[in-house]
Amino acid sequence: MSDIFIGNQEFFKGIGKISYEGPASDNPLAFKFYDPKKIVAGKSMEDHLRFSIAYWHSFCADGTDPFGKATMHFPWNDSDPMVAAKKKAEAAFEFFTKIGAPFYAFHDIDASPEGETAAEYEANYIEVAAYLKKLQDQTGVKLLWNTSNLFSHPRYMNGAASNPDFPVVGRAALQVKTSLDVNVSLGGLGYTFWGGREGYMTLWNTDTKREQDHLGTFFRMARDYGRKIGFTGTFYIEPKPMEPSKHQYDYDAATAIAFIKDQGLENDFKCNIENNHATLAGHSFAHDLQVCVDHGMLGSVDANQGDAQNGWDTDEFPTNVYETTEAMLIILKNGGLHSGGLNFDAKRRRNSTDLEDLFISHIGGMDAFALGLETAARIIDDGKIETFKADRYKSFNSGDGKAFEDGKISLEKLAEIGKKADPKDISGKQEMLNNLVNQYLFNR
Ligand code: XLS
Ligand code: NI
Ligand code: NI
Repeated sequence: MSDIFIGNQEFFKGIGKISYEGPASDNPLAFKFYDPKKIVAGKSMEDHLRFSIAYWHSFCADGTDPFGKATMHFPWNDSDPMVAAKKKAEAAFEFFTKIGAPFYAFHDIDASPEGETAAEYEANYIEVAAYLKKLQDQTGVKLLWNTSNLFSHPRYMNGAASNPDFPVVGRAALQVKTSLDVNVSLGGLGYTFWGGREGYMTLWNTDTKREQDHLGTFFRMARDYGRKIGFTGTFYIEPKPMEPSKHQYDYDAATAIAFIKDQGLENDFKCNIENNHATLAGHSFAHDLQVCVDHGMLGSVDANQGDAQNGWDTDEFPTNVYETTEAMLIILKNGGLHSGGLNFDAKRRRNSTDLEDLFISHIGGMDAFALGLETAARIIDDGKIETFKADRYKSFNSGDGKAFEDGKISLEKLAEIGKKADPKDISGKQEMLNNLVNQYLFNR
């Protein structure tokens, strides 16, 4: 039975450490496919997958939606906000330990009460961070990244770093500075900027050029401060096209990367890619991951999935093994996640109200990525798809094709070649490849 608790009480009573029981297990509280120590493609599953738990969904979001009140009632609530914050931290670290996640991620005000004044905000945050440090040391769980919530407070309704009113930009800076201080004190591996309100609703009131330049200036200041105080991790921009703003400046991976380069941030910033944000932008998870890898810009991943029928960010736990396979193939070919991780920016449904549902949902997500990892490793091992893909470009491997690829021929010369050419219809063989993927998935 359970004997893991971090503070003075056990919050998830009756649930012990989740273990691997294999695909035949009928225990909803066991891994069927995620076997942390199992070696796949030269590394243990846990080292490949680097799972992280999102504080906000798992320990803060109480099921409130625009149509109804809280449905989740957490045993770590308390009328004193600082007591509640510490109890919540104990519950969180009990959960990380029981589920076996090596990392976690939080927004400043998920972990620490916002307070009434800026001074209270800072004091609360520093105090809670010291407690988090103690729990990190006690459990060995590490901070994947933290971030500042620059979207919930009414002051940010017109944006944070891109707000047209300078004092608001200053207030945002206070949060980012404090979060970076806390990050360094906790040995964080990354720091994330997600700009939910960094965007606009109408061009009738917005100077987009000026706002984006302000955003760039703000990011450079954060980078310089972070480096000054000893933050050696990676800054992440998390693209999302819309919601809550109508047009967000970090629309998708390609837009965020162009912005990073335009603002001279490419040595310090990478992307944090979230599946449901990619799909909201009209792409696929795989597409945005690939765009990042193509530019050396894949930092970390917010692991979730959307709903094919809904046009918004439903942040569901990932269970779609086809998507996790595509993702893990790209990640493996990137040489892994490096200092990033798979952070479950996912929430159980509003009516999944049992405390054990928190475990069951994460188990499903971890199993789905373990399956994706194993399938991706098989695809690479077997080599058929990779060979097919490489072969499609073989006309660029030598002769004029190679000279073109190396930028060594002119348009006139290329046109000459074209005059004599007799191009054939070459099948892309998509269906053959789709069928192969199903063999890798199910012929285990
Ligand atoms: C919201 C974002 C958010 C970021 C962190 O859509 O995914 O949760 O990950 O601010
Ligand atoms: Ni996210
Ligand atoms: Ni999201």
